[in-house]
Amino acid sequence: MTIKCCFHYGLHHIYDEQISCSSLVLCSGLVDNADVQWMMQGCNMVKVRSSRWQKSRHLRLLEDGLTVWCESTKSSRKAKASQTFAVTEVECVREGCKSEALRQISGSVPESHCFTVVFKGVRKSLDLLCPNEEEARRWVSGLRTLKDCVANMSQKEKLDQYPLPQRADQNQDGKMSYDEVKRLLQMINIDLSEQYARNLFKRCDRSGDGRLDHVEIEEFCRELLRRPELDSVFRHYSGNGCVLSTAELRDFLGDQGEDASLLHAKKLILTYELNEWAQTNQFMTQNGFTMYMLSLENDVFNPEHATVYQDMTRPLAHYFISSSHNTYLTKDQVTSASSTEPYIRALNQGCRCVELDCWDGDKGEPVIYHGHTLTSKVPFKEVIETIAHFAFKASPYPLVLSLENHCSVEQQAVMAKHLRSILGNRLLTKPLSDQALNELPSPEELKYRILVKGKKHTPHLGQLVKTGSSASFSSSTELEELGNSSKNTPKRDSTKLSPELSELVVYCRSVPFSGFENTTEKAPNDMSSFSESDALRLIKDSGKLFVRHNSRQLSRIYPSGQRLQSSNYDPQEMWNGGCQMVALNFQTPGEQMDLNQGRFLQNGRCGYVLKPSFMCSSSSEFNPENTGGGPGHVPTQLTIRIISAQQLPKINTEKASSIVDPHVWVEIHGVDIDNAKNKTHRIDNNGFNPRWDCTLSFQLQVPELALVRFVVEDHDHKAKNDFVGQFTLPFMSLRTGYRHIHLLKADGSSLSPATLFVHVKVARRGVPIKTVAERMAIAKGKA
Ligand SMILES: *[C@@H]1O[C@H](CO)[C@@H](O)[C@H](O)[C@H]1NC(C)=O
Ligand SMILES: *[C@@H]1O[C@H](CO)[C@@H](O)[C@H](O)[C@H]1NC(C)=O
Ligand SMILES: *[C@@H]1O[C@H](CO)[C@@H](O)[C@H](O)[C@H]1NC(C)=O
Ligand SMILES: *[C@@H]1O[C@H](CO)[C@@H](O)[C@H](O)[C@H]1NC(C)=O
Ligand SMILES: [Ca+2]
Repeated sequence: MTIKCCFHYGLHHIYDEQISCSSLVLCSGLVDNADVQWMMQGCNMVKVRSSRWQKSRHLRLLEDGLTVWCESTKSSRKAKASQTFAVTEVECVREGCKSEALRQISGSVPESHCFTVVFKGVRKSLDLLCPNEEEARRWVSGLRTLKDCVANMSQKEKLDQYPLPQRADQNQDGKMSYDEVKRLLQMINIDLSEQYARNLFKRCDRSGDGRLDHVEIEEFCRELLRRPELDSVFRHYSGNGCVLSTAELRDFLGDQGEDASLLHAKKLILTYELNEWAQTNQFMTQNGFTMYMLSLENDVFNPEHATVYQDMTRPLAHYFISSSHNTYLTKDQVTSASSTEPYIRALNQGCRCVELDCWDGDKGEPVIYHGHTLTSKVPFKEVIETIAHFAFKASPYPLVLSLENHCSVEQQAVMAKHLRSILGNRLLTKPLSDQALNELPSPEELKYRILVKGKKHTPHLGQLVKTGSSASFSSSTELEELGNSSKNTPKRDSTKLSPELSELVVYCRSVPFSGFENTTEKAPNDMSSFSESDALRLIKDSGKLFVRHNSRQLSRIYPSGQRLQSSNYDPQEMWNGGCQMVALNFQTPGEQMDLNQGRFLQNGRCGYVLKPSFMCSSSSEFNPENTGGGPGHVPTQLTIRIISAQQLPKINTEKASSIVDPHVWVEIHGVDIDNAKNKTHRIDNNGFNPRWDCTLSFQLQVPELALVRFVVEDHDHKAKNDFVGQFTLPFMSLRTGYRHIHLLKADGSSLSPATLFVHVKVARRGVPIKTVAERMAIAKGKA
């Protein structure tokens, strides 16, 4: 048995099961599923790109249960190869006319005949029109079932629930093609990079027939999964060097700062061990160990923070709130298209404050675009319909609509009418209670509610629109956002406020900032907007007062109007000052959006993250500029060993060499004194399994505000280094021990299978702190 168990045959076991059928039916448990069978029959649909571009296509699910053929029905055989997509590439399926293209034709076809397939990463969505409602319903439901099923197919346990069909091997030769091997591996949750896997496949295919036999497959898998650095961790804990007993695995878990119980160890063996013999005897083989180490369960990000774990019953002002600026723009502020799509993307990312820049449109219908520029226009009504549909898909907590209102009184009334009729009782139109407001309500109390942020008539201005001076407002604070130059209209372009719209503003009333005097007398539902430069000045000059102000009052920060390319400012500086709505251009990838994604990664990505307690009191002594201690200061040592990386892609393929020369940055983003970065040395020409074993150390003063960002770059001797991938997370959610970091692309989507392998150590006054819970207790002064 010992010899066998050292023979990496966990995969071999799967392979034996699979080899009996050359077409792998991934989710064979679904063979009887009516929708899946329906999809296998195929269907003629219309692929829609716009109202003008519509082409007939035949779609069919292949027997592998994974691949959808999408072929042109008319063209001759010589036409372009048909397209396919794999269920694994599908991000989500949206029924009805939710896309730009389908909305263009929604007047002329029944909405229930349409659906959209949205892909992960950059691949364009596929918009389809079916001949009837049943066809659309079955495809939507079938695709979702298959997608779920694939997501569930990652472990042996699950595999056993889906016995493979006993169909004959079509070629009877017991060999597997590249695609079959790839799917086999995907099924057990091993993703592989095309770039490396194809080369490796060729190397292993000694017969050169494009198919691997039994022995060749084993070699392929062994090479693909070869991880000497992981093996040495394994051997360190394994008494016989071949397997880990439950007790040995428990010791390892203890050193990782995790539940060090035999029960936990046994559970991991059941979940991750592929080898039946080992599983039965409660051992973990090297393969099982690799599978576990690469799984999300062993991710550097604490999985307990992946759900809503914070107190959601505090006033809104005590949370950082994920916020988007100019949400309607797809790119720059001058010429790009306005669209409803960015709202869907932002909302799906958990964004809880979106912006609507409203102007008078034709036929009495207000429109949204960047005023006085060439950006295209999108009807206000459509945006609200989109918001109504997607508002609470990613998070149940309240959504704020930041209205930048440039409309006439008449069209404001139309806006109010649309808001009421489309959003219905989700729209908050009056306070939750009749009592005087001492503090803002909590996200919990406002669950599933939509709040309008805008100007509101103050009671003493009373008599509504009459004299223009008393009851009108000047939108100057908002116009400043556009800078001096890009705006033709003078700043005094005052607009009257319609009573209907004013009425909808309840907890987020925009008022000009009136200084830090008499903070505790201000109405909690008054909030102000600050340009990035104004906010920075306040943080530098009166940081403590700003923090106190923000413990009661909401503040929204927006990018300077000079950022015509929709670039972003550093949100961390604003969070340091306790500002809640730090609005960024979500459409612009880069370091700032990485920080935003990292900040809101925790608490179930619900878009609300509780500020550290030392920032939540109106008598707070916290000052982000302090260097010599004070509240929030818990000097902490962070030591990170960057061990290795796996399957890093070449991003810039135009360059001569197609292999990366990677180095890794570790950056700390927090209060000023904590900001730091350092990098590993460079490894030339190896993206498949570069190894650094490089240790980087950081001293943190205010750990509760800090984010840690890992960035992989491809060194370039001549030009700027190329970004390869990154991952950002709150320091308080960073787990210690040996961890994998699953890297993300610049747009925030997965760069799978690229990973970093690291070892993390946290210490206070030289004493190691192993668990995240301990770290949080220390931060709260309880340890
Ligand atoms: C996949 O797993 C989820 C949760 O574990 C479950 O709700 C769902 O029914 C599963 N789907 C399939 C197709 O097995
Ligand atoms: C506006 O113009 C003035 C004078 O030309 C200049 O000093 C100021 O910096 C400008 N402000 C902005 C936001 O561009
Ligand atoms: C602050 O309160 C004091 C006393 O209540 C009052 O005299 C003063 O005018 C207030 N200041 C502002 C700016 O409202
Ligand atoms: C960066 O890390 C290297 C290697 O550990 C170390 O020698 C160097 O002092 C560090 N630099 C800074 C600025 O911390
Ligand atoms: Ca072969």
